Amino acid sequence: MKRDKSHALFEAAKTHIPGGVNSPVRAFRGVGGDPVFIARGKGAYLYDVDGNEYVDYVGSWGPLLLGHAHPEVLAAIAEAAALGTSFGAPTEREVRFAATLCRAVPSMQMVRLVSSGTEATMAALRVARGFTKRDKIVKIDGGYHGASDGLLAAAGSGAATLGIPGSAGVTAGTAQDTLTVAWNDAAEMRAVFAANPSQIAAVIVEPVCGNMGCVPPQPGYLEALRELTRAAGTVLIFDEVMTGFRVAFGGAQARYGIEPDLTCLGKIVGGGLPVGAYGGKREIMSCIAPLGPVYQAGTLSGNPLAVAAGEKTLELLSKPGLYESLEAASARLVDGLGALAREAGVAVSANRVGSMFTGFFSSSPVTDYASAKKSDTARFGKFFHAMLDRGVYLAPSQFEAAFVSLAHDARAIDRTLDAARQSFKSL
Ligand code: HOZ
Repeated sequence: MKRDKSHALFEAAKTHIPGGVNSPVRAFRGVGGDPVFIARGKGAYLYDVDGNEYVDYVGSWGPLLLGHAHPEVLAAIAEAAALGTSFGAPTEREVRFAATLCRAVPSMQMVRLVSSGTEATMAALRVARGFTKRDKIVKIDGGYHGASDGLLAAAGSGAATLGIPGSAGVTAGTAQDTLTVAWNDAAEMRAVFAANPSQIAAVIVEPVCGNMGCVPPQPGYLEALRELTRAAGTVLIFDEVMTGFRVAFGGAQARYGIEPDLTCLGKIVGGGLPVGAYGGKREIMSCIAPLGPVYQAGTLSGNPLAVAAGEKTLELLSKPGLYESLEAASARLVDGLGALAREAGVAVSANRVGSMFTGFFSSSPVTDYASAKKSDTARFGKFFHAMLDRGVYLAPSQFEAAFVSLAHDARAIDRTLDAARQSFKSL
């Protein structure tokens, strides 16, 4: 497969963009080689600048549950754009959208719109600290909640891909307030609470980890977090930026039946445009300015184009039966990939929750970041390129989730399985 234009663009990009990319994981450092430059997307497919077609399992890293360039979403954006692109003043659409979000995620009585998932988690932590008047927070080793200072300790996603344990530029003062524990280890979480009595403002988790690759909660783990945080007066924050409207319409909290105090949303709620949201109990959200003393603001917050895209996306997703067919298609794909790996004698441990999944190149089950890191990343890199050359675009890192969309029909999935059959054999 020729990618001369992508290669030339990457060389040019490196002149004025750090590493040639606007977000580190896109640089293909986790798999080697040059990134593919995308010209357009349609449904389940991406087209690069050299004219190659790929079945896409990145889906813009999660937002595109309806597939690329859904006509009704595009029409909603165009209609909104014709009325003006930004006002910096309240709009009727935001009121409707906030009500829709609170109906879909009933643990949220109030919600604030921002422009990215990073902003949502950053603000949620500030609110939790303002509400509890405590400083410390607990995050998961390998959990990723965007690129704000206090959340970059032991972060997943691009930091995991590049093997960066923390980030330069974060002050010791900030870092010392972030405590990290292993995912799925309730005993360790209990020990951290015992060692820091009345000091922990918040526990923030992705209820299904997606940024160390897809690693589901073990039975009882989320329940244990809920119990522990409630008893300690600590705010439980579910970062559902990835899982919200992905693993169920109401997110992971609906799928597992656990109510957090605060929820962070992003990705799908913006329909492919930059949106984040955080919301939760009225008592906690009332701490936010102008109601309360916790400040948070944004020029483009509640942007009319982004809200229009999100509103249309959620309207389309609320039609009955969609999540069931997505589950069935995802199961067929992931079960098929597992069978092909076994047939080829390649050790793969696959995790899937709904339409998000990761095939870890490991012979043992992956239940946390330590076990994820046992994966054979070099072999994953070879598989990644074998698939890319056969027209399948996976996330360029072992430590990311793949996303199936409603546009992935039988043809797209069959094509993926054919490519995988050959790719596993080629390893
Ligand atoms: N944080 C995203 C993956 N979990 C990557 C975002 C991007 O590079 O676009």
